[in-house]
Amino acid sequence: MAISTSEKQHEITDSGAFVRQGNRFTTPFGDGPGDLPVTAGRYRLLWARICPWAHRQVIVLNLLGIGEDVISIGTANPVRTENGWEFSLDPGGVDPVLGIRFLPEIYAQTDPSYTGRATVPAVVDVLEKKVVNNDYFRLTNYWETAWKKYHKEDAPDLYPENLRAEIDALNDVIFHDVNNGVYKAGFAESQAAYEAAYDAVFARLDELDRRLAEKRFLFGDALTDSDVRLYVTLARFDIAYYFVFRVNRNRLTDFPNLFRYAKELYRIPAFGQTTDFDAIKRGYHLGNHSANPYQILAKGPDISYWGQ
Ligand SMILES: N[C@@H](CCC(=O)N[C@@H](CS)C(=O)NCC(=O)O)C(=O)O
Repeated sequence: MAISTSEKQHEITDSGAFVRQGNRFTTPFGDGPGDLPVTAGRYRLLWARICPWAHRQVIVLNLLGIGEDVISIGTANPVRTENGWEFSLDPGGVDPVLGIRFLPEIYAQTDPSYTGRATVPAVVDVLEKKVVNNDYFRLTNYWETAWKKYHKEDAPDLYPENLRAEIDALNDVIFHDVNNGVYKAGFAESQAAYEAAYDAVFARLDELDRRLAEKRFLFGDALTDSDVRLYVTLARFDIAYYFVFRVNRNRLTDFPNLFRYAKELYRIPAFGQTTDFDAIKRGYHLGNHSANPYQILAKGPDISYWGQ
């Protein structure tokens, strides 16, 4: 994926900075008027294993025990094509439930006037065959709250009421400086915008590393939504962002506490079993044809430390 023009259309300011597009489909899940009904078997989550915004949905669904009988899952090829995400991992090259080959097909079916990027994660209503939510920022919070009746019995409370304000505040910071911070560095079209993003990423990683010196997870001994958000960027750091987005002051392995923390999360099945390093590497290194016209896949780096 990386630095294709499609990722950046209309999203570069005059000073060369990347400003991510807003989400088009943001109706919340719930039982209020106009909400999307919380009904098992009604929705399909479309994702690609490369994508951090989508990965965090799958981690949270797994942690909470929301199975495929409740939310089914469609997986696109991690290397995005000129025509958008493609369901070429499926037999016949189409998503077996929606019958689409490329993700933009379902966005166009939903709203023929949609001109933004067709992105994952996308939640599709399988009856209407329409995208109903692509709000990558809030989606995990809906699984954690509105979908509670489908959680497994001993599911962790990833978004406890007494911590919500603090979690929201930290999520905001993690989003701007870390999750989207690496994209701001990678997609910048001026030296100044790139360096500002680079500095913000590493200042924040330094701070989070200090925070984790005294805490097992970001809020102590219990996992929260914020840990999922931070993890997805850390898992991609050394294998993708360090090289492709030029955030190369340090590798994850250079931050003692972040490194310990990321490996501890990786050992939790919902994190480790949904992290596909090969897909992440191919997605970021090969997804941008103009930056890698001969499609050479970097042989390294050695990431055997994840299993240790
Ligand atoms: N929905 C958000 C975030 C999700 C997102 O950017 N997903 C990426 C993959 S990580 C995507 O699907 N990109 C498709 C494209 O740029 O065409 C956005 O529009 O910026």
